[in-house]
Amino acid sequence: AGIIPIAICTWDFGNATAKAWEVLQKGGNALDAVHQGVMVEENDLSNSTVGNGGRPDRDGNVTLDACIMDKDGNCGAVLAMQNIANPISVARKVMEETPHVMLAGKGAEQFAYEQGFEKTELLTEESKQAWEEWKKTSQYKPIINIENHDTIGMLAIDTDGDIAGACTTSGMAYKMAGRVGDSPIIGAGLFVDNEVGGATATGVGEEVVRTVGSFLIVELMRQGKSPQEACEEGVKRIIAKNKDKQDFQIGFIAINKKGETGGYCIHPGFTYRTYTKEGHINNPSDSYLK
Ligand code: SD4
Repeated sequence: AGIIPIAICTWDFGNATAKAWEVLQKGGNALDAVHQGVMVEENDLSNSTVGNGGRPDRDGNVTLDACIMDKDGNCGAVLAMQNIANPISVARKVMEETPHVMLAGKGAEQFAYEQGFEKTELLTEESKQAWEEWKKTSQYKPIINIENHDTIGMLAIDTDGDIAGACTTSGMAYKMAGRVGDSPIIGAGLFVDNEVGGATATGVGEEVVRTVGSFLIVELMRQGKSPQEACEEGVKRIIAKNKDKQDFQIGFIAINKKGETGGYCIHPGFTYRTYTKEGHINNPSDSYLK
C-alpha cells in the first residue's frame, strides 16, 4: 500500500530526498520539495553529472539540462545552458515567468541573467583534469553504473496528495557540443500527471527519448499498471528496440497517486531513494539483465 507524503529520486541521493522531505514535513508543496531537493545535487561539486562540477562536453564546456513539472501540467525546461549553477531554478522561472516551456543555449543563459542568476564557472579543476585525461584517447564510451550515473530525477507527493517532478543533469560526459539528452525533455526524462502519477529516468538519454519513456510509464499506470509494472514495461520497450546490444544502462522510477512506488533498470547496480514516514531507504532496483 502507498503512503503520503513521499519523496523519491534516482540513485543514492539521500541528502536530496532529506531536503525534499524537510519541505514536505513543513507542509510545503511537492513542487518546492522536488525543486529544493534536486538543487542539493546541483550544488554538490563532488557530483560530476549534475550542475556545478558536472563533466564537460568534448570541447570542455559544461552544458546543463533540466526540467520541472507541476500538478497542473505546467512545465519548464532549459537545454544545454552554460555558466549557471542551478538550471532547475531557471527551468522553474521559464515555467512561471515566460509563455514558453523550453529555452536553449544562449537564450536560456541570457534569460537567467535577466532573472538575477549569477555567472558561475562550472568546470572544476577535477573535471578539467579528467577531461584532459579523456582527450588522450577521446573514446566515447559510457561505462554502466560507473560513469554518467548521477543524473537526479525526483518525484514527490505532498500532504494534499499533489504530485510534482524535477530532473537535472550535465548529460553524458564528453558528449558532442550541443547534444541534449532526455533529462530536460518533458515526456522523456520526466512526466507528471496529477490524476495518475509521475515517472523519471536516468541513463543513456537517447534511448529514453526514442520511447518517450516517462510519458509511456505514466500512461501505463493510467491503464492500471502499478508503478513497478509500468517501469518494467518501459525498460522492455527499450530492450525491444535494442535486441542485439544492451551494453548501456537505463533506470526508471515511478510513483502513483496512492503513493506506491517502483523502479526498474537494464543492468544491476541502479538504486533509488524513498523517504516516507516509514523511513529513508536506498532501494536496490530489480534489473532486466541479472
Ligand atoms: C542524459 N539521462 O543526458 C542523462 C544522463 C544520465 O545519469 O542519466 N546520467 O542522457
